[in-house]
Amino acid sequence: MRTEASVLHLDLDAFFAAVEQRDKPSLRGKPVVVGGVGGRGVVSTASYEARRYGVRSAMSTREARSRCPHAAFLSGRFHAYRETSERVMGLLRSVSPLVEPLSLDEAFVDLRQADLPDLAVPTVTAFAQDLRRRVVEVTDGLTASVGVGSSKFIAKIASDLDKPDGLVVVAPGTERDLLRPMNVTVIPGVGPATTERLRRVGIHTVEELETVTEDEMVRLLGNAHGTWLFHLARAQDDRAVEPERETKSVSVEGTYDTDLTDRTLMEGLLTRQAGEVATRLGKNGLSGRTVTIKVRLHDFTTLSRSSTLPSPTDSRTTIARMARTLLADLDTSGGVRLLGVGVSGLADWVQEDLFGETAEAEEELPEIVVPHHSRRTWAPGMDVEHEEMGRGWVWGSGRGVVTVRFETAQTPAGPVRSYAEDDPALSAWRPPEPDPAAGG
Ligand code: TTP
Ligand code: MG
Ligand code: MG
Repeated sequence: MRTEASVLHLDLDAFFAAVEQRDKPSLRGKPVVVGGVGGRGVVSTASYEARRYGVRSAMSTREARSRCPHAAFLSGRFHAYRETSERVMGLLRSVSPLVEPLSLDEAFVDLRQADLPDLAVPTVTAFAQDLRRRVVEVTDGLTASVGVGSSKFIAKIASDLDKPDGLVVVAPGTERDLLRPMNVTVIPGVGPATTERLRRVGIHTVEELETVTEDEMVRLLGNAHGTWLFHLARAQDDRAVEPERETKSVSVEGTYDTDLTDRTLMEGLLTRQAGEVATRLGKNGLSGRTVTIKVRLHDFTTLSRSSTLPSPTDSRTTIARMARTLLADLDTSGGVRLLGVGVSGLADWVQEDLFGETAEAEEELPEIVVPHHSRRTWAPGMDVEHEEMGRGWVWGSGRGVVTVRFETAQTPAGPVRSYAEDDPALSAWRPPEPDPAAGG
């Protein structure tokens, strides 16, 4: 923990939904839900207007539809999210060389390297307000919430305290007062299992956690986890802001020219990729805890889902099984263009198997043939272009008809028209590839 509030954490508000509202003027100020729109779809995020109806990330889209039937349900445009994220990360890197992105919409910034006259609370407060204003500028209207504190832990908690469009600076010395009334789940790494174990011994809040000695905590939760919790309960967190932290991962992916819709085929492809990942891990003496799958849908929305194991693995069977389980939760009914499997959270050692070599049975893989028929799909929210009407987005489709609203971030709310799904005047729109000669 530092003696001054010099760690800043920034997180964009309702990120995917905010990008959609920026690019679709008719949806501004309205409930918007981004996620899987099919029968088994899950909500990625919801605009704050939709959250008022109880719509949340990770909720089934079915549930979201029943809570907020009048919301716009969109399947997401990953290229737009990535491009917007790059603008924000670029801004952050222009204020400090020490920027550690945690995801597309959030990052830590070390203010010690930000060229401030001092790190007193009024100075960092003014700086953070100005930074928030510049985020709105570079993103053409997205808001961010910011927290500033004496550690990563405190800064991250602080950015969430006044969401959306908020700023909280936690003055040095007040960290423990802030934490005490909070639920133990504010501590990173305290998931459902730890929470339940603590609940059984009567611990719910950080204040109650403080009464547990380090020895007791280790007995309760094991060495690493117990020590970690003991210190974080006291706001003791010395983790550095690590720019360009080496993302250690091994992954394999494949792209397909046609939309894959057959689940068995997709599972077969993932299983084969998991085998290749395991081979590469094995060759390099690596193992990892987190298995991620990447799935790009027909409309170029890219989804990734991960799952983390208690200990590292390099087992093809384990990786393949986790990959297939992750796929089972995704709505791929519209067709899939890319599949990939990766393992991250790598340790440069393979966990010793206490029971000796366990030769794994090679899984019998059927011959995989990727079919060659293609079809057009119009996912709600995707960008399209019409020969006469210009650019717009798919409002909905079905029964051979696709309905488009013609508007972009630069236009007012625009008109709605319907076309036959195979109307040759209508095509998917993709942003131009960045000009490599232009630099930047
Ligand atoms: P978050 O920052 O967790 O959420 P948010 O930006 O939508 O809303 P806020 O920060 O204001 O609470 O996640 C960033 C994006 O990551 C989110 O817009 C969509 C995506 N995401 C998922 O796809 N699935 C999830 O379960 C979560 C939590 C986020
Ligand atoms: Mg966010
Ligand atoms: Mg976030």
